[in-house]
Amino acid sequence: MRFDVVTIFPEYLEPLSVSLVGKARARGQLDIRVHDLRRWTHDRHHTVDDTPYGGGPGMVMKPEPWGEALDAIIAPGSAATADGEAAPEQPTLIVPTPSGRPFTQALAVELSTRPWLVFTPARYEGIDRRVIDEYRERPEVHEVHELSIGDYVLAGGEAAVLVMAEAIARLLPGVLGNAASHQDDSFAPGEMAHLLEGPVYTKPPQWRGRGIPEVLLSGHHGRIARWRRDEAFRRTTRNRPELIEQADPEEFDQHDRKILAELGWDVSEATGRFGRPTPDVEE
Ligand code: JCK
Repeated sequence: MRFDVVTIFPEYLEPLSVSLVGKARARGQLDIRVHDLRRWTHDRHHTVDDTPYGGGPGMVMKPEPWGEALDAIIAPGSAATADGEAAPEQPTLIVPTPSGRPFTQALAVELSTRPWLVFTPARYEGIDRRVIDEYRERPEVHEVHELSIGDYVLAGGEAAVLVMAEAIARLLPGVLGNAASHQDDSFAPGEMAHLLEGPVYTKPPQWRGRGIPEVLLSGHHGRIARWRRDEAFRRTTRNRPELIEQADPEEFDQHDRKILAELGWDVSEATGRFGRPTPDVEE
């Protein structure tokens, strides 16, 4: 898989040489190319920003450097590998923006199947709209995704690229070492969909007077699995109640229903889904 990143802060992407992503890169599983946007400016100050049409605060990134950069990077032949192979099909453009669609685990899974992702982390108030409109219409581009990593405001898109690159890279075959490991990721489809993971423990068996839940030492795999699922329900109802409310109640077995009832949850007459307990109102 190939990642290109176009940025005015190439050094911000140095963490892509570390740990899991860095190792996948060193093994040649990931071909990551970070480009300095200012390479595609032509004035003595390497200007990438200008004032917004219509007025308002801040600056906007000029379209010309982005257009020249993206044309050069996605040009047929630019993807040629060291052994002179042809381009790896169509690139998918990923534009981090606070106004984008949410970047989710489902999207990470989908994007991990693409051969070539081009990330365009911006600064200032973002990129002149015409750049996104232009590449959405380009036949050589597979798709353009405007994505946000969460409901808070960053100073630029680079940190979002690090987040998305890591979430995608760990899904590539062989990158995580243990293929089973992302089967029960919270948010992954499957058995544990809609449930957060419960607590985890390792040696020593006593630490500062604190032990390990007995069941984990029992060797009863069935009881351990059930305990873990109960803990997952406790944590999810507390931290992310909307995940339970959005879940298809078909996914819950008899024991799940009992645990939810103990936590004060009930089946909604209206939707058939589980609803959080309504607090008692004091007179
Ligand atoms: C890319 C520039 C900074 C700051 C305008 C936004 C009201 C516009 C992101 N989850 C995420 N949060 N922030 C980003 C992100 C921020 C970026 C860029 C991504 C490029 N900035 C910026 C403020 C505004 N305000 C809310 C108006 C841009 C992602 N992914």
